[in-house]
Amino acid sequence: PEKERTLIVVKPDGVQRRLVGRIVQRFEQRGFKLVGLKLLQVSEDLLAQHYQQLRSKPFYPDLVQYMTSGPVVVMAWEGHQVIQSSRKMVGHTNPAEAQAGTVRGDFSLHVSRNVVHASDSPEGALRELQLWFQGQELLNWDCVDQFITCE
Ligand code: DAT
Ligand code: MG
Repeated sequence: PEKERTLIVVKPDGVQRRLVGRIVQRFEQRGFKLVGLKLLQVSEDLLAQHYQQLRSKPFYPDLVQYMTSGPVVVMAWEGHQVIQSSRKMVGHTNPAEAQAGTVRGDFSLHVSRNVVHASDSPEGALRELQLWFQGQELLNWDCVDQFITCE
């Protein structure tokens, strides 16, 4: 098993709708390890870097307004094939196409309010983790509690 890492962001609508706990729970339940977590207000500058390929799209101004409309919860998750698996857990970009059982399929209706972000490739995950986290904010840790089952 590889120690792959990915970036997951609960977008402002997810925070405002109190969905953070349920989203975190899905990743924990699946068996992934939380290695970074913070609440922050995104700057337009960071967003422009994050969505650099989308800057010329007609929906980009609305995307910026949405993503800066309130705090987001930024997470780094680690585990075997976490990038690919988390994309499946998050579901199709357009919630109308997202399957039930996915975060978007269970909690959202429209592409402009799709609750969560997940990196889409190893290169993307590395780039986005470096963009959203300082190196020392990502922790390596092991389960050391002798009274519970560890990995
Ligand atoms: P994903 O978030 O599934 O990786 P993406 O990278 O293509 O999708 O787009 C990033 C975000 O931009 C997406 O989560 C929501 C927004 N977006 C994409 N296509 C859109 C559209 N046609 N209309 C409005 N917003 C859109
Ligand atoms: Mg994307």
